[in-house]
Amino acid sequence: MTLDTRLKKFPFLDAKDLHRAVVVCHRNADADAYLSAFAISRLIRAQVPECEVVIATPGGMTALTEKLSKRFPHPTLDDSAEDYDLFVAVDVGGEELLNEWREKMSSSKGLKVLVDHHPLRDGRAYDRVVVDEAATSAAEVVFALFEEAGVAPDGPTAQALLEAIMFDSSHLAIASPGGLRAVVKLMDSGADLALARRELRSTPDYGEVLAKLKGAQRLKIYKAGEWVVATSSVGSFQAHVARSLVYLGADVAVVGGESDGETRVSMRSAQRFHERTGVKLGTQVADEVSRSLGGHGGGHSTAASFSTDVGEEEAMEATVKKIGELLGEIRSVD
Ligand SMILES: [Mn+2]
Repeated sequence: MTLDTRLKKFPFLDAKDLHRAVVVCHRNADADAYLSAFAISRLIRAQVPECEVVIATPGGMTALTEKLSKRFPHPTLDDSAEDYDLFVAVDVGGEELLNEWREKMSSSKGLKVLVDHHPLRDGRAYDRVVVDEAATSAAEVVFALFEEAGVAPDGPTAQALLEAIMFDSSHLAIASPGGLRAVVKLMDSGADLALARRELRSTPDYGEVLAKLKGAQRLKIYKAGEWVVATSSVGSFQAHVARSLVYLGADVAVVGGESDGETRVSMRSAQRFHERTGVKLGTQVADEVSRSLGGHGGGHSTAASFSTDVGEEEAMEATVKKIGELLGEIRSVD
């Protein structure tokens, strides 16, 4: 963990200087972002009880997060004209995912802290950075902050952290050792595993189902050595479609789509593909391709995305070409 402790521990401010705080999720907050923010709010108020804390969800939240936010309620806002003493960005990945909060933070004199598990590309926007790239969820990093502060999470907070860890680790299938250790401690604090499984179940969203089926219909298949690369095109839910194509058996899936004058490309790869080839989709594909096209992107080794102003065809072509370069060859399978 890269823990910058030049001043002291989280929240890095004296109680007398900390009256208003905001915990900012990435846009369209997922379960890890929101539940981690929920827990950070508890941690701040455990240390500074008078502090007023809100959670910002720029651009709203996913349907599942919406459901979880009723189970773990907290004052939230999308946008705000207020200023804060403390900004905590959580699970954001790239700064651009903070939407208008990026600008708000840079023009504020408040302290800016990043709590994340995504690879840190540029930490200049923050005064303090708490990043653990080995963690499978931001919630594990948040749990480490509780331990460091000597604060025991209360019942709802332990449950929220457990659900966030499970959400980001495919129900623990890809959980890191640190994540599993956190899970055991959270269960010892009263978190309920069976309840977490139930609460993370989401009712199928019609738009998502349609996107996945259309994505399968528009499939293109490539072969790169022993690897199968599948591409497709849908107007929304690109990440969900890419994930489904990997479930179907593709080693790498790249799904593009245009909406509101922007092209968005999401990609996923099988863990086995990453381990055998060493290809990191976030840094080697999404980041590089978006840079060459004029756009922004990044992500993890097996899950990444970028957006750009160039058309979908050009963006997809550049992505497939990049993957081919990394693997030494790529050809279309008819
Ligand atoms: Mn996360």
